[in-house]
Amino acid sequence: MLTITQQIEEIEQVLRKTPHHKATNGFIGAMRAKIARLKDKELETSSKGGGGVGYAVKKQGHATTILIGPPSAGKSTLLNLLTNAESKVAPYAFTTVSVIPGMLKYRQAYIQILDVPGLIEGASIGKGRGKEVLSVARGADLLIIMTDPKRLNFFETLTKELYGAGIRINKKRPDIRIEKLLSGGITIRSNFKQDFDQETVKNVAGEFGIKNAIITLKEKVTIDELVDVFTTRITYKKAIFVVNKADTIKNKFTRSQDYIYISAEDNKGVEDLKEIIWNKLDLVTIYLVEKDKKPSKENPIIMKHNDTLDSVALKIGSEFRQGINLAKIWGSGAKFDGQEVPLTTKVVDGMMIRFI
Ligand SMILES: Nc1nc2c(ncn2[C@@H]2O[C@H](COP(=O)(O)OP(=O)(O)OP(=O)(O)O)[C@@H](O)[C@H]2O)c(=O)[nH]1
Ligand SMILES: [Mg+2]
Repeated sequence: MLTITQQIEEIEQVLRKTPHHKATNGFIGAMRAKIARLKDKELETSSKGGGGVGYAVKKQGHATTILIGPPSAGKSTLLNLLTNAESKVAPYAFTTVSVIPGMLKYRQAYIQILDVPGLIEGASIGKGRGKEVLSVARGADLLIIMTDPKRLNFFETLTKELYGAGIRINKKRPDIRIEKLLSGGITIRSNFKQDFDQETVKNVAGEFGIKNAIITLKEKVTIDELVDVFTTRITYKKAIFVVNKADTIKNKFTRSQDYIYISAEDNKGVEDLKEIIWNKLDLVTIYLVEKDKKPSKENPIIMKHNDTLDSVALKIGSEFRQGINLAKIWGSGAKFDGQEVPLTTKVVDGMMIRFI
């Protein structure tokens, strides 16, 4: 019996020999789907064994972020600067050997930051503590990908490792709808011209055991993106790219489109970084106004973008929720002071709310 890794390698070998054109797309789709399914299976079996000692962390706070980067990028130095944690810092590689959590308080929000061992090429196939680190990353809300000026190429290396581990960064899930049916075979609808034919979609679906479904492709996608939506292992994460040790180069702290330059050692650029983390997390501060009190910013509550007033009420308590059906709002999001709105209204940063 071949191991899962060996089976994947065999199919990949076949794929490398297969020319890419319209006539082979159906076959390529099926093979890619087969690989994706094997990887799903691999993840299932490996996660049963647990993440290993020191890799099970409890998510705490309003959001969780993780510091990912090559050894000695300064991840632990940054964690210690941003939070109350004391993670060991040293000039040699693999100083950190487990998950060290810390809590950053920013604008009334508690943002958990996880420091983990350095990631190297081959992490997604188990090099270093790669698999454990990548599995922690799957649970985070935001990835802070960090390297230093001498190793900018690591942004690409790490993006590839994340991809290999089924983590897609700064990408939306492709707009493909799969409606499973009990009979009737596969119907494919697409408003866009795709580079593959209907047979390819059928092959991919079949590989995942789907024989009856309406599959709607609402945008143009690649075969890989098509396979992704069938795959349980795939997760979509936000990421920011940070270059640490900016103190070692000229033109320090230029904020480029793509990277943020900081120096964790000199505490430079770090305030900007916090702001960027906050913005990326889509957290929203709202203020609770008590009965008979004037609207003020005294009682802040942290919520997420797209949350409704209903979820705010539920957060206060399910009993509290039962007693209310309207709210008055002031400030951001209100058309006028004290506007009465239904609980389906979405929260806006800075909104003051009194439940009625
Ligand atoms: N010049 C400079 N050195 C830094 C900076 N931040 C960290 N360092 C140094 O870089 C070395 C590694 O720092 P760590 O914080 O241990 O790096 P790490 O990414 O946690 O490393 P691992 O745990 O081994 O993956 C230490 O000698 C730090 O003093 C910085 O902003 N500038
Ligand atoms: Mg470290």
